[in-house]
Amino acid sequence: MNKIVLITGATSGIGLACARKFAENGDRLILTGRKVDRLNDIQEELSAKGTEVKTLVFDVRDREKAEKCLSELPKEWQEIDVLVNNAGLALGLEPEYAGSFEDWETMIDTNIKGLLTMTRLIVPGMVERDRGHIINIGSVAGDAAYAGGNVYCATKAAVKALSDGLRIDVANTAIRVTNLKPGLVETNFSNTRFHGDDERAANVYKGIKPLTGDDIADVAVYAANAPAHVQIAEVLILATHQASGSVIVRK
Ligand code: NDP
Ligand code: 8X3
Repeated sequence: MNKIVLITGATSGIGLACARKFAENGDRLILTGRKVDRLNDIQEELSAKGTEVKTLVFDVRDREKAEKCLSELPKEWQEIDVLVNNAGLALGLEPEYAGSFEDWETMIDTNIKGLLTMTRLIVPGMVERDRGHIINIGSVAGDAAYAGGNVYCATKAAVKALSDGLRIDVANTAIRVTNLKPGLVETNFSNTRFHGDDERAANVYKGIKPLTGDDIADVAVYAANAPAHVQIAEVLILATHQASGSVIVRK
């Protein structure tokens, strides 16, 4: 069935791959992000293939702006069926006793509070309609900490707790909650983590065939289209030569 799918952080990586895959699936898209030019390009690309696309420009840390953008959606776009809480980032890989306060705040504000903001703004409508699906992009990093992962891992452990908590809170409705937990996915993630150090970022994916954004988007689309009585609650998706957050076999 044709759904309205809202994706945060749709300008890159997993979010962009989700936009393309949900478009192929015939859904209508609300793409959100901070980069207006990127959003316009993606809207143009997908519209040319016949997908209806709305774009909203806001930072998920800006609660007021997020609320304003959502409230200004035309009536025919208001009934969001699928919320993909994807916007997020890691910053730094320092030991916990030496990390940057600023990086910590950015990760916590984006990965936890931004996700909560979107959930708080969009899920009440789903509850009213007794229909909807929240797909949170967690991580293998939320299952167990790895060296230098500390605060990022904690934010993704929070995504697991928030997904589990929400699933309990909507268990009396037809709403489904999915926590997708990817391992190594080659996107802009590591460039952001290493503050633009491209060489260091490239090393993360050396000697192993990493996942792609499409690999994760395939699972998101599957979960969103599973029969109504099937709730894909949690999926851990790893590259074949990755066994956990810290066990990666490079050849
Ligand atoms: P990318 O860096 O390629 O994409 C991240 C997206 O999030 C970008 O569109 C970015 O926008 C957006 N974003 C970041 N901060 C904000 C913000 N404050 N407000 C709005 N949008 C924001 O990385 P990925 O695609 O890999 O990351 C997507 C999600 O997947 C993240 O939650 C990440 O933690 C998670 N993940 C990634 C894995 C990986 O190995 N790549 C593995 C497991 C989980 P902008 O360009 O404006 O910064
Ligand atoms: C992103 C994957 O392993 O770098 O969440 O934490 S990892």
